[in-house]
Amino acid sequence: MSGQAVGPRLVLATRNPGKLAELRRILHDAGTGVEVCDLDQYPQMPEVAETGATFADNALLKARAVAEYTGLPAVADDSGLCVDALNGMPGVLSARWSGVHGDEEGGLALVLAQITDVPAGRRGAHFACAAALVVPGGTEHVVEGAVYGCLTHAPRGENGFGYDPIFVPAGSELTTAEMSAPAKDAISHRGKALRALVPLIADALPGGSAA
Ligand code: ITT
Repeated sequence: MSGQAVGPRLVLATRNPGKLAELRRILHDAGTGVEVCDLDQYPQMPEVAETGATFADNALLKARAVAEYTGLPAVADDSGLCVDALNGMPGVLSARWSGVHGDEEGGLALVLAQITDVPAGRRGAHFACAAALVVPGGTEHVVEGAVYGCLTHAPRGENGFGYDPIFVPAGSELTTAEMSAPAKDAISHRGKALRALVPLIADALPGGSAA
């Protein structure tokens, strides 16, 4: 066959650059065979209010809104840090824990301050992610992933984003901000959820293939 085959298109429904980089990377590494675009191409698209009570509710809200606005199949993730000593908070409120949506440094500093006196044995936490696929006029799927570990007393590492500098996955001595991108993707909540979504993407978008 001559010329470049044009695969099916999928829009990644996030405005968080750290998440976008991971979503692109994980889908690429999983070999979906779909062409991926993002919301930079839709600057007029209004913000979607994250009013859901669960990660799955919010992921579906975002994916539905973006699929409707763009007319393209959309993948959205909703994710966050759940801290045992804070009864699972910040959870779905992770992105605006400081009071300002997207203030990642403020949210991290506040979580650390809130658990200052919590001793090492009780600093358990996990990252959770729900990833949704919505095809306009077609199917909807939501899958989930989690990674368990504990929180440090001070930030360490420059990679990743958000709460990565204070999260040490079980079995590791490094924070996820000290890990390479492939090492984080292999164990992360987002990596697990997105890899579970890949066969569903391949089914829903004829021409895409899961390697
Ligand atoms: P979109 O809704 O546009 O995707 P957002 O940042 O609002 O972007 P969420 O509502 O899902 O996304 O909030 C996720 C927050 O949880 C994110 O801002 C981080 O603070 C935190 N978070 C999620 N995954 C993380 C990860 O892998 N590493 C560090 N922090 C993470």
